[in-house]
Amino acid sequence: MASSARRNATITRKTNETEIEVFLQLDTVPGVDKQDIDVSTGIGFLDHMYTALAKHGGMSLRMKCKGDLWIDDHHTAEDSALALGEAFKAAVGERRGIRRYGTGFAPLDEALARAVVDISSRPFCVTDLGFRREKLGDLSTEMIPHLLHSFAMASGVTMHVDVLRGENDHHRAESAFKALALALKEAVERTGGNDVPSTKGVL
Ligand SMILES: [Mn+2]
Repeated sequence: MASSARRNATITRKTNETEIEVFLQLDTVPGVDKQDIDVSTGIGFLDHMYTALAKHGGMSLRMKCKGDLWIDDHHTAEDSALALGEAFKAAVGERRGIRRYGTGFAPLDEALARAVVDISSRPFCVTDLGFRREKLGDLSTEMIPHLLHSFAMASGVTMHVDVLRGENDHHRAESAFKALALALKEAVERTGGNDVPSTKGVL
């Protein structure tokens, strides 16, 4: 792959509960590309979070999800994260010539979040988000750790996401997604080399 090629993937995922189309592009060439972000899951707050993830991760993201929202938000939140994770994994492709590790800190007013990731093919997710509200808009706060876990499993990324402080749960959530965006952006960054960043020789 030429180093100037934009890494991207298209995923479609259809079950009896959700129908999802995702296009994800990791690279945005400054001065050449414009980030193209258009997310529609039927859950406004979730759209807001995915949009923040793409924007601050330097990605383009088009996502359409038609889920069984007449039941609740669970399948839509979980499955959209699985599809996004699959797209991320496919877009990264062979784990070569990338930084592999990434760290992000993002404040949002009084809230501060930290995300540390490893594009390891060893999916793991630890979160400490500390929400007090039950819902943010139409998204249950319990679905936020769940969807981050789903993303980690599908993408093969090890993720630790902690909200270190913050009074407002909207701020806490948004700072978490922004921190994750910054961490992922760093981890997928090309080193200019072609080696596998592992002593095992394989990732
Ligand atoms: Mn579930």
